Amino acid sequence: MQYKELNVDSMLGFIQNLETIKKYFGSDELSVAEIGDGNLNYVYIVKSLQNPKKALIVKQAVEYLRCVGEEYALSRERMSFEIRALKIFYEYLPSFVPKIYYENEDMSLVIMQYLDEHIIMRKGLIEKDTYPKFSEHISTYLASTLFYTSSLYLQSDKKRELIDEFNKNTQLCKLSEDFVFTTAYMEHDTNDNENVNLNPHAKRLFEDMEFKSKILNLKYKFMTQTDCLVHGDLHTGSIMLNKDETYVIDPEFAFVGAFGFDIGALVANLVNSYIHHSVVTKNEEFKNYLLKTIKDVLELFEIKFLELWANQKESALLVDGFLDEVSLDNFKLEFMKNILRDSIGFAGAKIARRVFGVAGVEEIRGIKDKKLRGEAEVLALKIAREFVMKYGKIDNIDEILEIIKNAG
Ligand code: ADP
Ligand code: SR1
Ligand code: MG
Repeated sequence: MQYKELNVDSMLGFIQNLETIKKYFGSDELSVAEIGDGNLNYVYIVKSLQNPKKALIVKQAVEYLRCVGEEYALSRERMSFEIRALKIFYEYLPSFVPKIYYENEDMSLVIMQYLDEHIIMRKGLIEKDTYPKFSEHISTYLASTLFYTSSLYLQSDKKRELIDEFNKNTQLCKLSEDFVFTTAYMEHDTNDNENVNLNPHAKRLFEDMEFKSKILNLKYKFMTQTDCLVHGDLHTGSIMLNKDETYVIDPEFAFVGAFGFDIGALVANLVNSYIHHSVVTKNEEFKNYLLKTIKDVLELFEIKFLELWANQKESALLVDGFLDEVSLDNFKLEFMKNILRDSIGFAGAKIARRVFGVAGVEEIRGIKDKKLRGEAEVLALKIAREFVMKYGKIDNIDEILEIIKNAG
């Protein structure tokens, strides 16, 4: 099938011919609206007029980067990686990943479950909503997706097949290499230059060679580690949830990368929310909730990951009996500490990139009051710098919480 960029007017003509869609909506009349608020793609909601509870999401990739414009070409192949990753993650965790109803790689399009009772987590946290099951859910998601796609579970041939399948996601990996690890720390056209040009903290950051050298180490890890299949963009804008359920959407950046990358992205965005509430609402109770969430997620992740590992005696890495019990336990402890350390390094980069880089986050760049936004940026740079400078020496989760609390 030939690719065609759809829009609100042409959508129905396309989807009404699809058997699965006919089956889902029957003879209902349908409405279409575009609801995408992400940086890259177009997202439509198709609803039955007779029964508005019946609805599906259609997501299509276009041949450019939406948030920059048509002049920034970007291969729509990213949707193929999103579809493949959604299917793999759904296989392990059907209750945390939206169900796919139809997929078409030629059209760079997927039709999936509409999460109608869920909110984008970033927005919920700005409103001080709390999610009592979130830490349990996301730690299960992280432990399972990272473990089951790693050499601790897979045999060598399967792991290499996974690497081959996903490491062709070159353009989005390059986007992260550029936007997470490079351009946000130097003069660059894509930065938020209105802020950069007036802000002494930008000059200071761009000249901070100690920090930038550490960022280079993290970039190298990002580019070369092939631990497991990561989501690749697991910020709080990629999580939709409510008090009872948690879904992870939008894995178009998926590739076989470092264990710590998704965990780091999540921690970074919980910290961004903490910064928002430190400066804007000054709500200590909610700040403590965010700190506890970070602690719980990191602790539960480690417990669950080790549980999965304990049940897997043979893998690409390990042959049963290769190490005695004590040595194996020590090996695992060291292994988990390295994941924690890398997660915090990546979290630092992910916080810092949002200050002057191409795509800010609502909880910081969206602060209307210029003085308060400036305070939030200073706090973000302070925590990010501590994370990036110290990640290699972090020994436990409490040290991470101390860094956040001591910053302000
Ligand atoms: P992008 O790839 O451009 O970042 P996203 O996948 O993040 O796009 O989707 C953009 C927005 O569309 C989300 O912030 C959310 O509001 C909405 N959305 C995406 N998928 C769903 C879904 N399955 N159910 C409900 N809303 C969704
Ligand atoms: C210009 S693309 C900017 C960012 O949006 C995505 O969500 C990723 O985080 C990417 O780096
Ligand atoms: Mg996205």
